[in-house]
Amino acid sequence: MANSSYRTVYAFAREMHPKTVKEDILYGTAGFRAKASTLGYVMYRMGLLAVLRARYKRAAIGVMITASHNPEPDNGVKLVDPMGEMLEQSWEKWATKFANVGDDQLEETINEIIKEYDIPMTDRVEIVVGKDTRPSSPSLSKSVMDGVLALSGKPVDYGIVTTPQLHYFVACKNTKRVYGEPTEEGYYAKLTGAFKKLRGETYTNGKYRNRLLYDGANGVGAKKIKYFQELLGNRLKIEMFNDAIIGSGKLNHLCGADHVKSQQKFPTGVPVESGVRCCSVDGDADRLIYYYMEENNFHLMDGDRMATLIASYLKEVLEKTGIELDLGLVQTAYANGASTDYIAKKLRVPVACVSTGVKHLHHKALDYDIGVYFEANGHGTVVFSKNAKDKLKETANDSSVAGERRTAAETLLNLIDLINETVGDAISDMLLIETILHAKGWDIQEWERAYTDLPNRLMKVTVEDRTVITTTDAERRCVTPESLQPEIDALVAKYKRGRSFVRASGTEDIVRVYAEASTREEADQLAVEVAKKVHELAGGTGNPPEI
Ligand code: NG1
Ligand code: ZN
Repeated sequence: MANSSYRTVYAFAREMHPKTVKEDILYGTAGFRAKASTLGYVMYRMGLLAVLRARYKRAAIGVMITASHNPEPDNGVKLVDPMGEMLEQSWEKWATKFANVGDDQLEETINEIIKEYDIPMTDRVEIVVGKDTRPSSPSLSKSVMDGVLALSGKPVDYGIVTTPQLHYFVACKNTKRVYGEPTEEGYYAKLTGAFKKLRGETYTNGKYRNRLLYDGANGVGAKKIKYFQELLGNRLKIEMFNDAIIGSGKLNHLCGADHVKSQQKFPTGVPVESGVRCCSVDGDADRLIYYYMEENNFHLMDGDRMATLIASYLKEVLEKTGIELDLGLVQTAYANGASTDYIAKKLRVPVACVSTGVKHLHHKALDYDIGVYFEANGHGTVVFSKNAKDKLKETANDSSVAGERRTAAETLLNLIDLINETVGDAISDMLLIETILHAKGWDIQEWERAYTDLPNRLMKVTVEDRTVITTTDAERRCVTPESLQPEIDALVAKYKRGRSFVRASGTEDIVRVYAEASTREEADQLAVEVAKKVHELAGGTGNPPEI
């Protein structure tokens, strides 16, 4: 079917979704993100690409419209692959190409991709479309659907949903519902069903109290938590804050997971109650952060803390099953050094470090039977191999196996149902953390006692061209400019427990500098010294960095 004519595609583009921006944009770790007003044509073209991808994979493909934790006037789009994973990396270049060609080159580009992958152009494929609560999302979603229709695909509109819900729907559709029912009700039933089985009828346990203050970031996470409040009742008393009406301009503003993590501050709108457990989700509810205040001190429980808590609990339950499975944890270089030490030395769980970006973490986690992964910023989940699931089911169903081992296997099977394996899911992660704290009888203070974070500092340096910075060893060492890494090594050597690395951001036009050391002052100082070196050796613009 190569070299067919897709004139309607061009006509539609020219009349309804003309390309209005000259500058090229790049499909990055989080898909495309920009000011919402510039994205109409990009959405239309992602609708086209989704149909091509779906025909190639002979499966439903997802399109999520969101700019996550960005401010309300921004928006974005990402494609979701058949098993609910992020778009395969080798297709990112096609997404970039589709977004940047002229309207009159669209037809040719479609023919090019059809030819390269030998895509059958007859299947009436489903494209699962979801959007966050941004005021720009409805019209952008319409543009996506126009693209889907232009190539005779079938758009399935899920309306306003969280990013992880959309990933879940795609996985359900493509596994013939083995993963669950591809409906919102199916999602709530799966998660709350597992939660109820795991927690039983005891609502509190030891130091654990079933009360949680929840910051919905004035986004979709606030809308969807209401179903959980209803379905869980007093089992978990979720007190929700930051649920402004759509279009208030308050989305992610001074609240939400990204604000709390990056500012290390309590969000606005949540009452400060000493020692009480609080959590924040981000604008599309795929990131989660826990925190509390005590004696006017702010305590943050980030992705590293969640990863260690989850891994330690899974290890404990796994040991009780008597089944041999390998459990591993995946982090990025941004993970606090104290967490890495704790995992490797205390928990004795193998830990891997990969490049920034969820797709790298997810991919590496699949190497284990049970792979836990989290970015420090609170995005993460757990993936289980088929081998793990089969062995657990076998043990749970084998009446000749001792009762305690069978119960432990059942617990793990319920935990699998509670977890959204497709992608980090703030609400599912929250239910998991609550379940573990409940099982252990811990309050948030007890959880924090596992290890003490090393003081750290993240800085941004603006340079002429950030691509001059290249790295290796999961971004932990800088390759170019050649003179930079020896300078970093020399600076790090001056500090007790010092560690620092630099890399070009994938989402902003800046170079990021990370530093940690044994004291706050030293971490700050090391960060500034390294940032100055970056400025000096990598073509810094503006003033040299200061504390
Ligand atoms: P960049 O801008 O490439 O550092 C940021 C976050 C990532 C990830 C992506 C995508 C940090 C240091 N980096 O990437 O963890 O979340 O955005 O959203 O937080
Ligand atoms: Zn997000």
